Amino acid sequence: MRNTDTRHDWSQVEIEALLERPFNDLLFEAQSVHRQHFDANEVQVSTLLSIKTGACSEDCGYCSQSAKYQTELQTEKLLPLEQVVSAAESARAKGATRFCMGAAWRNPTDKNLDRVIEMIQAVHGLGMETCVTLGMLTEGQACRLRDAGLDYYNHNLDTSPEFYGQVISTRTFEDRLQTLAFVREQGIRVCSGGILGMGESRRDRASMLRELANLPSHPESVPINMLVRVAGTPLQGCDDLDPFEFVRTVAAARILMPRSYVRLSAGRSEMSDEMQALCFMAGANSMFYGERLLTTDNPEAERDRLLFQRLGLRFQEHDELQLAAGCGRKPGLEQMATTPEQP
Ligand code: SAM
Ligand code: DTB
Ligand code: SF4
Repeated sequence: MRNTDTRHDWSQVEIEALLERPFNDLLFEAQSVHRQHFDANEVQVSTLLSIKTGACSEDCGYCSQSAKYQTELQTEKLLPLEQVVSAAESARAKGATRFCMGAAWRNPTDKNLDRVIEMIQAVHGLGMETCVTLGMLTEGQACRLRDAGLDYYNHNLDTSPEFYGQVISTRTFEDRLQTLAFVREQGIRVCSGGILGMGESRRDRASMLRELANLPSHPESVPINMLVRVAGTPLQGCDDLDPFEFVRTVAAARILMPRSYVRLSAGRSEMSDEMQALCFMAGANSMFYGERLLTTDNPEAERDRLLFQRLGLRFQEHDELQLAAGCGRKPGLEQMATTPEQP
């Protein structure tokens, strides 16, 4: 069997060859790699909240929140702390162990960061892991987030360096890599992945995976989003991506980054149960749970509970990475172990 130790020197040719393998061979290898590092029937779940919505100065062609496009979005200023805490409490009651807060900023101001830090500390106080996605950061801001106890920072590469310019013009691929470096160097766990179905080629998908897998350390969490086509955005008319191509990309991500959580991210509402099951088979072991992503719909919690029941999957109750790092359970998580809503 292929050597599955963590490698950081993958070539484009090797990754394209992976994506081209017969589907059954690719899935078998991905599932085998997955089982070496994870419980194959456990899925980590996070809940998302948009803490500042819309009016963003960037021009990401897929995004409902860019001020450049006429979408039906209701913009909203940075939410008050109490509203964030009550959303986190309700996510915890439903079984989420991580709370992810997203803000539609090109980058946060230092004043904005003060308020987000209060939110991170409050959510931590509930015994949940925290993740934020706030756009580009300076080194000093990454340091402040680390000091605040932030667990994960989400910042996606989104697509290949070659295709990037066709999707976003207001910042560069290099800018994204720079923020990821600041975050990683502060010791914050990195969540970084991309979006499929934006009209990119298989070569682009391989190139994006190569960028992620060849980072100095693999992102601890790798979200693979299916484009949610939002009316009013330049990418609203993109063709459907072949679902098997999506599953192949998940499988390749699992093989390339064997110890990372691969997150079956946006786009699940439009996926059949069978396709999601194939993604779990291919090594996806993390997802967003709860009716809303940031500005678009996610499957109803009830549909997900039913799906988990039918597949014999369980919600992960604590983060293996935290335990491996010797952090143990966080206060408050004991209550979670007996959460009544576990499927
Ligand atoms: N403004 C910050 C940034 O861009 O980094 C944080 C929020 S942004 C909405 C987070 C990520 O969500 C994007 O990088 C993109 O990968 C994903 N995303 C946004 N809109 C999407 C869509 N319509 N379909 C799929 N993924 C999307
Ligand atoms: C990620 O990769 N996907 C999430 C999270 N990171 C922040 C966001 C998905 C957004 C989907 C479109 C929306 O709801 O606005
Ligand atoms: Fe702004 Fe992030 Fe949307 Fe780009 S993806 S327009 S940076 S909110």
